[in-house]
Amino acid sequence: MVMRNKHVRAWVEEMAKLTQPDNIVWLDGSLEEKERLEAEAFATGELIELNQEKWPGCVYHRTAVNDVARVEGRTYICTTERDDAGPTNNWVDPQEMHAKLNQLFAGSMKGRTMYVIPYIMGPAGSPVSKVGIELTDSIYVVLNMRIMTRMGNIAWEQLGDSDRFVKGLHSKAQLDPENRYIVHFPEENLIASVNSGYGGNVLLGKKCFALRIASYLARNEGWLAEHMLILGIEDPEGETKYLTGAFPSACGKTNLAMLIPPASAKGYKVYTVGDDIAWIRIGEDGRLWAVNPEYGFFGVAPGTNMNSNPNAMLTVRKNTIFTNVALTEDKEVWWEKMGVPAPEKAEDWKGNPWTPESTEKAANPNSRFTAPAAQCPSISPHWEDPEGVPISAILFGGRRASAAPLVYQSFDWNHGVFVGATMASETTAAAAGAVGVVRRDPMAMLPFCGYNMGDYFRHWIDMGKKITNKPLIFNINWFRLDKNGDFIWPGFGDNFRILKWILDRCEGKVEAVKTPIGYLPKPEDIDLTGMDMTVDDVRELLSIDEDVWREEVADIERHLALFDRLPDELNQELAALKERFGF
Ligand code: O2Y
Ligand code: MN
Repeated sequence: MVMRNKHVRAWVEEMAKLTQPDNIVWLDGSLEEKERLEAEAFATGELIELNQEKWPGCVYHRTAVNDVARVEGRTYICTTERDDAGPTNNWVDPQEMHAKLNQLFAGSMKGRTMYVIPYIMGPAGSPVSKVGIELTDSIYVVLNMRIMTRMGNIAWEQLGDSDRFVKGLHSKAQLDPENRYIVHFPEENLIASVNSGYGGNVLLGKKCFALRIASYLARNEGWLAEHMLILGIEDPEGETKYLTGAFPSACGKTNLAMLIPPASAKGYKVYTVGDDIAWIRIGEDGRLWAVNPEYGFFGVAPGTNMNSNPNAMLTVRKNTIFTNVALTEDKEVWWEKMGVPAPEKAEDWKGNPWTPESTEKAANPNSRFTAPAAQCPSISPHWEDPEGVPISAILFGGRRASAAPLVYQSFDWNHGVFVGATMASETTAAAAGAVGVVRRDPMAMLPFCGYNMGDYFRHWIDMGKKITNKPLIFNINWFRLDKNGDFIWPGFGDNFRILKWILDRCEGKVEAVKTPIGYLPKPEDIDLTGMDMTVDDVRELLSIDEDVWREEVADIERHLALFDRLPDELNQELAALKERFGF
């Protein structure tokens, strides 16, 4: 079955001529294949087998020290016309980039094996799912893709004789950071990644395909590929409503996707459908329907513990690949804020000896777990439904000390697009650079949109005209600070209380207060049962400071000026916002 598709065969032959691997292995996704590849990687040291009594099926990997995160500065969208990539994407003429890449890939797999990975993004057999083929010289990539996508014969079967697949060529080459390139050719359904062995740069089904290439396809085909979690909330009567949400990194997106409601929310359950990416279409009923195109989670380890995210901790106990965390003498894993005592002796993520007295971090701050979504205790029984789940609300959010209230609802779809297009987060001490700097990241898609962002906003506005049964759009901010610089809202499971208000709004069960920025809750409508918090605290969380918003509006104006092809509807929303404030 594996060798049948002539289009794949021709492309593999061509790429093998270029990269010159010693062998080509066509993958079928079987357990036997996984065990063979793991054994090979244990023998070379590419992987370390973890303590199988405590971490069954789990393995450990370290990347090169210069290769621990996505590289936005070296990520390109190569469209024929520069303006189709837009001012916020790196662009090089496709022919020039092909010439450059051909040099870098030439002979890059000599002495190595090329693995041919067939994979599906989206549930197998779903009308919305799409097939990709990744060629790679990394067993680590193969084993990650095996968790993150539906990989192997299932994908060969879905592809059949078709030539409709997204091509992805990856080579670690020399892991040379100066020649690291993550390149997308949306007009050719092609991704090329060279000189990296890490995460979002090399697991080409994830950010490269499911967001950058998919967003381009989605615009042309009339759907949305979004950087969004998907979760379901089941009420005590057994009815489930679904939300999607886009947040910049460091806002607890995976934690929200796996939230456990507080004890006071008796009879409610939260279900995880996806923690990072949503493919969203208009259903025949005029509603939006979302699928999670992924099959696993590639989550940040540090800070994940039984308080912040018990579901994630339980998910990673087996069959998980850990990358760049610390390794204990007993071949267990450890990371900062794991919620268990630090080991007396360990190796840090660089492989150096580490003790609790060390001044270096044991785990890299961007260290990761790759774990099967099916293992998540909160996984939704509908997470693999071919049509997806119907969406009642879309959430945008960020980390704001004072500007954004805890929650507000947009007035309508176009205002919601404006809220998403201007969403912002303030930098934290965890990120490099100054703390408290406002960064605007529209719909959390700035690094992931495979075409011009102005056209992307236009696509959102046009979609609104076609969705007859629209979800409501909200902005949330768990991160308001008090005068002492402490968080006012406890976050985590208590965030459910805000999701509950949002669903009540969707069902018309609760009133709201009209303000210049949108509809806000009446403070007494947020359920505080069992919390050490007063209605006055909520009033503070919902307050809107005019002076802060005067500066906010000026900053939004500067932000919108960055985009060419900005839909006039967004300028109109800005003008309306100013008018409501009287600025
Ligand atoms: O640094 C990387 O390569 C991973 S980035 C990532 C991984 C999982 C989910 N989201 C992200 C992101 O950057 O948004
Ligand atoms: Mn993400």
